[in-house]
Amino acid sequence: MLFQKSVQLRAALFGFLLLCAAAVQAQTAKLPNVTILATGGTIAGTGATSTTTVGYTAATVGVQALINAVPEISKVANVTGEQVFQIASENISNEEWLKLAKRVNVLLAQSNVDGIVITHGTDTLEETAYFLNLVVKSKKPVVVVGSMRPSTALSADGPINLYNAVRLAGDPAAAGRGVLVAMNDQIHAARDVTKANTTTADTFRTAELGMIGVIQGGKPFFYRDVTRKHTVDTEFDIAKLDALPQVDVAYAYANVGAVQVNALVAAGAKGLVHAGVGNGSLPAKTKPALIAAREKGVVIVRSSRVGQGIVARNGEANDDQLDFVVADTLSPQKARILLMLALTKTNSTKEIQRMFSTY
Ligand code: DAS
Repeated sequence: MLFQKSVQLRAALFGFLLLCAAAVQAQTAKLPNVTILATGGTIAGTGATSTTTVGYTAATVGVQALINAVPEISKVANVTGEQVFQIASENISNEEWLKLAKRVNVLLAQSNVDGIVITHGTDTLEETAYFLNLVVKSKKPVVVVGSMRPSTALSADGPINLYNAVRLAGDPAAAGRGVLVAMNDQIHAARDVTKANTTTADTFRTAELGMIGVIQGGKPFFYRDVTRKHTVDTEFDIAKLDALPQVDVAYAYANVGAVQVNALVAAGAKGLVHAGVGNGSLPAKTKPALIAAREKGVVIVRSSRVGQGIVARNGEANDDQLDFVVADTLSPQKARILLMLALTKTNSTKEIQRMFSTY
């Protein structure tokens, strides 16, 4: 009798466990599959004390520790983590960009990956986001995220930023919008966002064109979309590239001369972005060096150090006559990225100007 009871109890227990397993499997099956690619930065940083928010060490915490620090993530997505590299982002190179972009494209081509989060240092986060915006070949969400306080700090912003980024990357509403930057509950388009403050948590801003959405309670709300081409609609393909053309930026200011331009050309720049004053103005002492560079075949793009607004073609310089390109509203650092990719396709300034009007 007792034996029969024991068998029945075991059967009931086994049945219950099966039901639990099925319920977990059903729940997991419903959750999006999000891969977190970690690259370093403050979000992976540690400080000596909980009040150390400057003078900490970036890029010390591994991807699994970042995921483990936010257990809520496992309730909203099936997450896997990869450490692509571990650096402070002021040190990121073209080679790391190519490695990251190739990994993103391989993963997004897999049916078992619904979206990608990239944890990244904030210093060049906007550049990596824009580079990926031009070379990722998928409509699936790619969300770049960082933090302004290290993981050890009071009110560290990394955990909530990472949670929000995973929610966003797993949300079909985020698909087809290009690479997104999710920081401080805000959603920004990769093309137009910039780091606007050296240390505050609200540093990522799209000053005049505005953020494209907000994350509230973990849910994304979109209010506008981007108009320039990105991801699957771009003409750039890095799959077979192991290097990118050397393109540099020369920065203008009162009393500037030709030293920067001449040095960058001598060092082998194939393209040069001039971060002009105002509407991309060319100081008289710099202009001859830019003309000489153009005559050597260096492609010159006129951008502006101002940060907002369109650099008008044939405005502050006769671009038609000089055979220069204008950067539209792209910052100098983002104009450099587009010019690098443009030079992988063509040296025609007419074609390159079309690209600056397209992306
Ligand atoms: N050094 C900065 C970087 O890695 C730290 C940060 O803000 O992420 O970009």
